[in-house]
Amino acid sequence: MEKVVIATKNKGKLAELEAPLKELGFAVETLPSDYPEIAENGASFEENALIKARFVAKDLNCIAIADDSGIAVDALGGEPGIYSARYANDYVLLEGETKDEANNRKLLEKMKDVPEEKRSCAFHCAMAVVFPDGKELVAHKTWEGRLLFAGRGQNGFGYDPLFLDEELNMTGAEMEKSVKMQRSHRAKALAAVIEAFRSLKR
Ligand code: ITT
Repeated sequence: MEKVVIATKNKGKLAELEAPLKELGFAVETLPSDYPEIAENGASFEENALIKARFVAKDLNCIAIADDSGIAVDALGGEPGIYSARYANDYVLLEGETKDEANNRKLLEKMKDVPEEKRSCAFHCAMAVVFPDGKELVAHKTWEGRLLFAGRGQNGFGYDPLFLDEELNMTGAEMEKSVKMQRSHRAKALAAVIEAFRSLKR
């Protein structure tokens, strides 16, 4: 069985990536919780995914898979984009508020005067696989939707409660994980990168 380390400290991503990779026959390992932060100083989702996967592949001498993702809102010129995880870093957390909740609060505030028809947005995910010998694969996919005026649903993570999949009329936080993993940016990027991985082996 081929060993793959998932190079993320985000529990939401991990919850979505671990099962499909296991089903594909990989021996999946995760990063220890005290693993150092990797500086994400790339200018795009692809660059940041590669930075994370390269670092872990080299450091642990293994095949590493990393995901760089975020939400891009058209009315905000694509913000928060690659800065999605750090969006509300300039906000003081309210009592009991998580980082994800603060990010959502900031996004809703910025979007409060934007009418329904101008609230298009997309989740982006770049998935990178880096091998110990330096070989690299990367795929970038999106999931298009609309930003709600208030959150809906309890599943998922991050911006999921605000993101409406118009075809299903459900937010990312209302759908079961298995449904999200048939439709999401992450699901599509994972499928593309696995396809490339298999071509490499053929
Ligand atoms: P790692 O770098 O350790 O993987 P991170 O949380 O820092 O973890 P990113 O820099 O890629 O990861 O930031 C992703 C941001 O986009 C973060 O705020 C997520 O909550 C959000 N995001 C990504 N995919 C999402 C999804 O499927 N649903 C909701 N929010 C998502």
